[in-house]
Amino acid sequence: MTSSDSAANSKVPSQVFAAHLLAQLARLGARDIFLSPGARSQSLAIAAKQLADAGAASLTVRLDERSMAFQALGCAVASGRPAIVITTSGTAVANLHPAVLEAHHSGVGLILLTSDRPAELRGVGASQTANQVGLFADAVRECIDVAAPTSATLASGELVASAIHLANQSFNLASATTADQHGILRANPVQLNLAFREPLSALEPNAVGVFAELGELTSAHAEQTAPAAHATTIDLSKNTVVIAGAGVNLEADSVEHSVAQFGLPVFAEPSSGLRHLGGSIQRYRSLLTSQQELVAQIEQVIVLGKPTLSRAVMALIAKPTVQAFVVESRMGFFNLAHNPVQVRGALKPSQTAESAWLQQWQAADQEVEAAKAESQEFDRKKIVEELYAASGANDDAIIFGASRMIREADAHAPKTAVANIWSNRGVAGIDGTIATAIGFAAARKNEHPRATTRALIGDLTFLHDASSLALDPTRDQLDLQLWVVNDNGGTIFESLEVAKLVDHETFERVLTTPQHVDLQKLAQAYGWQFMQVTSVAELQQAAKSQGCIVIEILPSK
Ligand SMILES: Cc1ncc(C[n+]2csc(CCOP(=O)(O)OP(=O)(O)O)c2C)c(N)n1
Ligand SMILES: [Mg+2]
Repeated sequence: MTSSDSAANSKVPSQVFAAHLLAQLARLGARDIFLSPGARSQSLAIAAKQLADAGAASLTVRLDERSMAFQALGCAVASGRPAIVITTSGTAVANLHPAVLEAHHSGVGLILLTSDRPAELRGVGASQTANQVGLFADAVRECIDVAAPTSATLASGELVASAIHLANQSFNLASATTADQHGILRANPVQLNLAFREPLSALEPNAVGVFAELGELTSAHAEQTAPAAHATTIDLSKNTVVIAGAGVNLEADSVEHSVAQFGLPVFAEPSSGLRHLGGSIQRYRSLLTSQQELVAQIEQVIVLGKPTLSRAVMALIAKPTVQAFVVESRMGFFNLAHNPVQVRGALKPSQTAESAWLQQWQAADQEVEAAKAESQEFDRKKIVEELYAASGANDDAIIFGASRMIREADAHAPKTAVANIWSNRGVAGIDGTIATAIGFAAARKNEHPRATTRALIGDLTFLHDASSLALDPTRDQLDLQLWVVNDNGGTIFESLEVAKLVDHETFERVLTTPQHVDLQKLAQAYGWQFMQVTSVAELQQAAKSQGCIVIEILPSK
C-alpha cells in the first residue's frame, strides 16, 4: 500500500464523491445549486456550501422540495444553464415531480441529485426508502442509479473517475446540446440517483480544493446527436401567418429570428415575446372569430414555440386545408397539424410575402381597436396594459401564471417590447408559479441588478404555491412583484361549456372553488410587503415598489 492509498483510505468515500461531482459540475458551468436538507444528502450539502462560500457556485436552501425544484426551473430558464437540485431520499424525491414534468415539456435543464439508501437497504423496509428509480418515467432524459461509493472504489481510483464521468454525462444530458427522442436539440431534466452508505459526510476533501486540483477542463460535450439541419423552402406568396407560442428563441441566428423578418402577420401569444413585432396583430384573438372571411384565406401557418392559449388557434393549425410549418423549439415535438413540415435549420422563402396580406390584417386589427369604447371600469384589460407599461423599461421581466390572466394578456397586451417574458406552458400547471418567479428573478438579478420581475397570477394560483413565499434569507434580495388578481376562485372556468351545463351551486363548488383567505396576513406572515389596489392609479403606484411585494388586485369587473 502506498502512502497515498492510506491517505485515501482515511477519507470518507461519500464526501470524496460529493466533492468531485459538484466541483466538476461547477467547472462545467452548472453553478446554481438548490438544496432541500435531509440526512442522506449531507455530503452533497457540505460540498455545495463549500463551493458557495468560495464563490464557485450559488446555493439556495429551501425546506420544500416542490418549491425548490420550481425555483431551480425558474433559475435555469433565466440563466440558460442547467440548475442542480439536491434532495434526500423518500417522498422528498417525489416532490420534485411537478417541476420535472414542466422542465421536460419546456426544455429546461435540471440535474437532479436524489440521494438514496445503498442496495442492501432497499426493498427491506428500511426507513425513508422508496423506489426512486424510474419515478419520473420518461420526464427525465436519463435516470442513472449510482451505487454507493466505497473504500474499495476510492482506493482503486474508480470513485473519483466515476464522479467526474457522471458530472460530465449529466451536464451533457441536461443541456440543449443533446437531442430528445424526436431528434430535437433541447435541454431536459436528468436524474442521478445516488446511493450513500455511512459514514455519510466529512469536512474533507473540501470541494473548493477539488475544484482547483482538477486541472484543465477538457471538452465534456458529447457529439451532437441531432440529425443534420437542412434548409426548408416556403412559398410566402401563399397567404401565411406566423403563430408564436411559448418558448420562442429570439437569438440572432435562430430560425425564429429570421421568420420574424418575413413581413407576415404574427399572432403572438404573450409568452412568445414577439408581441412587439411590426407584423404582430394585437387583436388576433378576437379577429379569429370575428373575421371568418379573412381567416378562410389563410393557406399556411408557421408555428414557433408551443401555442396553448386558444382553441381558435389550435383549430387553425389543425385545419386540413392549411399547411403548417412547425419550427422545432425548446418546447419539443409539436404535431397538432398531424402532417406538418417539421423545420430544423433555416426556413428559406422561395417567394416573398405580399405586403397587401399583412395590410389586410393590420387594417382589421385597427378596426377592432377603434370600435372599442373605452370602459370606465378597472377591468382586466387595464391590468394587462399597466403590466406592460410598467415593464417595458429597465430590463424588467414578466412571468405569467396559467389560467385566465395570460389569456386576458393574449387578448389585450399592447405591442410593447419587454426584455424577458416567461410562463410555464410546458404543462401549464397552476402550481409552482411563485417559486418559478423567485428563481427567475434571482437568476436575472446577476445581469440586471436593477430590473424588476412582475408575475401576473390568479388568486388560486397564488394560494396553491403560498408556501413558496418563504425565501432563503441569505440570497433572495429580489425586486419581485406578485400581481394577484383576486376574483375569489378560478374564474377561467366561466368561459367553458360546463358553466352553462350545471347549476350555479354545482359550478361554484366543483369548479370555481371560492376562497376566503386574507392575502395580506398571508403575505406579511412570510415577510412580504403588501398592497391592495382597486384602481389604475393605485396599481401604477404599486408597480413602482421595490423588494418583494404581493399586490392584491381587485378588478371592478
Ligand atoms: C396543478 C394544477 N391543478 C389544477 C389545474 C386546473 N386549473 C386551471 S386554471 C385553474 C383555476 C385557477 O384560478 P386562479 O388562479 O384564481 O385564476 P383565474 O382564472 O381566476 O384568473 C385550475 C384549478 C392546473 N392547471 N394545474
Ligand atoms: Mg381567480
